[in-house]
Amino acid sequence: ENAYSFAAIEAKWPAVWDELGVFTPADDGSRERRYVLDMFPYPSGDLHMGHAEAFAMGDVVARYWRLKGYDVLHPIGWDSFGLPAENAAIKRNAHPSEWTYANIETQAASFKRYGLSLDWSRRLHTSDPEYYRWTQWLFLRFYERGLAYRKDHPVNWCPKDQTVLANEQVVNGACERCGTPVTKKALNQWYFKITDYAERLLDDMAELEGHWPERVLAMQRNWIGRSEGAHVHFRIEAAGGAEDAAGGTGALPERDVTVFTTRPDTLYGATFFVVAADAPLATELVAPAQAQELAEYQDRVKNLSEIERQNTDREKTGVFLGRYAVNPLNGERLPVWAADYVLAEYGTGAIMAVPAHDQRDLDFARAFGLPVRAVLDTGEDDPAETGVATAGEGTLVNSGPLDGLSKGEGIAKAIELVEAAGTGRHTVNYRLRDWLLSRQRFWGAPIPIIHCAECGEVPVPDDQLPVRLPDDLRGEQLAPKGTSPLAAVAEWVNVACPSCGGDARRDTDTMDTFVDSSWYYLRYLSPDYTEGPFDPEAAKRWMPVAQYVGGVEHAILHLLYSRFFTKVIKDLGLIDADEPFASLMNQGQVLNGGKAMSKSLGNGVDLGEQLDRFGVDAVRLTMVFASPPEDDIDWADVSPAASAKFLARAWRLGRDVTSAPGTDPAGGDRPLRSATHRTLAEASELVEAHKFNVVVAKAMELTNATRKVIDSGAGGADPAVREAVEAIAVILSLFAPYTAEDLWASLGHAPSVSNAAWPEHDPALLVEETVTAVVQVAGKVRDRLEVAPDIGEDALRELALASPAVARTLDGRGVRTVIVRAPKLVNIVPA
Ligand code: ANZ
Ligand code: ZN
Repeated sequence: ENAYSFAAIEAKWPAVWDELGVFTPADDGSRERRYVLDMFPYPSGDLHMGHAEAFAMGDVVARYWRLKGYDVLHPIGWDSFGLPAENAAIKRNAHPSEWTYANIETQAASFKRYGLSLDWSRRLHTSDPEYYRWTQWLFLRFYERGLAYRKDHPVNWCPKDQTVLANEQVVNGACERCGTPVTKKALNQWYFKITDYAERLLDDMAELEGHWPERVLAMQRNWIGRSEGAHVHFRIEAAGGAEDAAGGTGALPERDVTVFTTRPDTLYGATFFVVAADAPLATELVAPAQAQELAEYQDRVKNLSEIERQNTDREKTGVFLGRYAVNPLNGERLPVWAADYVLAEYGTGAIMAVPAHDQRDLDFARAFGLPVRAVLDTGEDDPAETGVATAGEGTLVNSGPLDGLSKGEGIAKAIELVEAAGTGRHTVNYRLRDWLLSRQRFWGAPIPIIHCAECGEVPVPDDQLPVRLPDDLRGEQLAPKGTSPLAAVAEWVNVACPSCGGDARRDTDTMDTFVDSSWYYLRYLSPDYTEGPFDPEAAKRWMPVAQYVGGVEHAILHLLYSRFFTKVIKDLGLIDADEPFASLMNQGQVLNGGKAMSKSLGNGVDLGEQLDRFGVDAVRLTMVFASPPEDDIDWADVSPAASAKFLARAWRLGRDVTSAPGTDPAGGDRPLRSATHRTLAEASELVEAHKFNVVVAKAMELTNATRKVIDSGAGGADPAVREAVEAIAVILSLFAPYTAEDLWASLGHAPSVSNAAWPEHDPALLVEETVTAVVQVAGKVRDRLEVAPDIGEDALRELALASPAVARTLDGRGVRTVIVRAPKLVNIVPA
């Protein structure tokens, strides 16, 4: 057969790969291990162009390392719990598992067609009871360590969808999905105490430096948000029995309120005090005369999102609470305000306001006519006049014992003073919040806790795991009601207390799907293990993941949660690794016409249709060739048809090789050998630097050079041609596995090209050969030139006449004749 048919080769090879088990690691210690992991897919419909890109990139790495002699683990599975399955089930009067597992089968078939070098024997689905049994088991280990706990928490609540909303899902105070005004609702929710790990999550990022994209590290750092400063306690004076509007006396006792500040050096510049308007503290502090005004203000604040509240351009609003705070350093009385620019959930929810040196405080001071006092002389103009707070370095003034100190010295001294007086202490504050993990929905891992009136919270004993989801709920029974649909299933909910045997109820919440995906990389190591979530021995052998590949949309939560899980699991003594993912690659997006593909724009490109038209290899090659992995690809700018043409050209080379396998390439066409070895050397470096697109370009150049040699000279019998085509097959196998496999077979080799070692390049062949040409003037040697062995007479004559040494010797004399014997000798006879 001499025509390239992608359909024929796509039909031919998968069975061979399966039979040979080429993509299953030996795991016998004979070779160094490397774990390559793609972020596992969510089973919504079939695979799309984004999957095609990400998985093409991950496969380059897996295949390259396999060729380089590593024992490579490259597994696949599904993140198969979650809301879309539940919504689909409600709509179709079905169980979420039907939609989920049907989609998984569709995606699995597409993955197989896509020719990825995956080990299918480790396949997992997080919605399988064998998987979520261990999610529940891990939850219980967290629970035992006090790392899973419940607390009441006001959550954003959509009254129409009957669901909790994340801050990002609240737009202008309304539900992002249905536009209904969002309210707050106090719910008893489960949390993971990730804040206990804030410091380690931050410190261990040093290990990831240089191996993770810098922007991802920056986003994680920012999310954790470490701030060093002080807690300072302010005494709030008693509000003596003034009559309130209703005629009662509102005697309020004195009490302490702590603020968090990163700038204790500015304590003498504090001119007022602010508490978060929506914190219980505001309601507790307010004097009776101001209570009504505060309540009205709180109503307005409730409808703002956190993002709006942090917008510094907003007009400052607030309410005076009729109380005074006493500055512990100088005894000054500061009016206490409630305002929405102070967040209830950050620091202590209360601040000392230093308008001269904090812009938000200054804006507030100017809005309400509060005093501004500069205490750090930075040489800039007075903030009270300019309206611009000064934040630079300088010398402290108006600050009693701190006068004359620099900012840094002042911070240290102020902390010393408050610590000595017992009115404060040095502290580190984190922006990171605990992880709210409970969901009032059905399609997730049930929380394995039983509530007993006598015993309180009782963990489900390990030997009763998994707590299975009922499999007979369908359609409307799954619709959100404010509590989990599980709450309505009496025979599921009502159980005997494992501790006292009395009547008790199961917890009806399920876990956030981020819990499932925080440990799946460990389950792959021993997917059938029954003694625990994974075999600790297997984890010792394979962890950490050497290369993780996925989208930047997971830069914060998924990666942070996985890092947290790894650390807790290490503390449980089950693994040695501190970090799950040693190296991270974020692929770009696939756009169409410069825009993300979307239904509303109608610019979607169907992956299956592309594969039908151009073949798997052409699509994969196009993905890899279009740009470096981390850049976006505009599908409107690329040409899978051109990729297909190139693949056919490369494939045809194999038909033209006439030398036998194992022929010694020495003596073959020297420039072609040089090109082959240079390509191999460069391709290694380029793959390791993740410049996959350039590797494709190099393979194309080598293909062209090989074709030229075949079409001239010794043709396909030249042993340098075989050497070149074998190199092309190996390199192509990184991104065009079908074509490469077929090409490899046409060269007379047994499958699979994935078992071929990456050919060693010969450093001696990297340099092009040159010869030395001697240049004489009147019979005397005046210069030596390094030239190509096949240099022409005219070119050599020109080079010789251009030699500075020759010009010096001639010293202005003309030339009578030039005798050229290329490539070795030039003799110049002067006039
Ligand atoms: C006095 C001060 C003076 C401050 C000054 C800053 C500059 P980061 O760095 O982000 O941690 N703050 C504390 N808790 C707050 C809350 N719940 N809502 C809004 N603002 C809050 O910010 C720490 C600073 O933010 C703290 O230091 C506090 O203002 C303010 F010249 O205290 B500072
Ligand atoms: Zn009990």
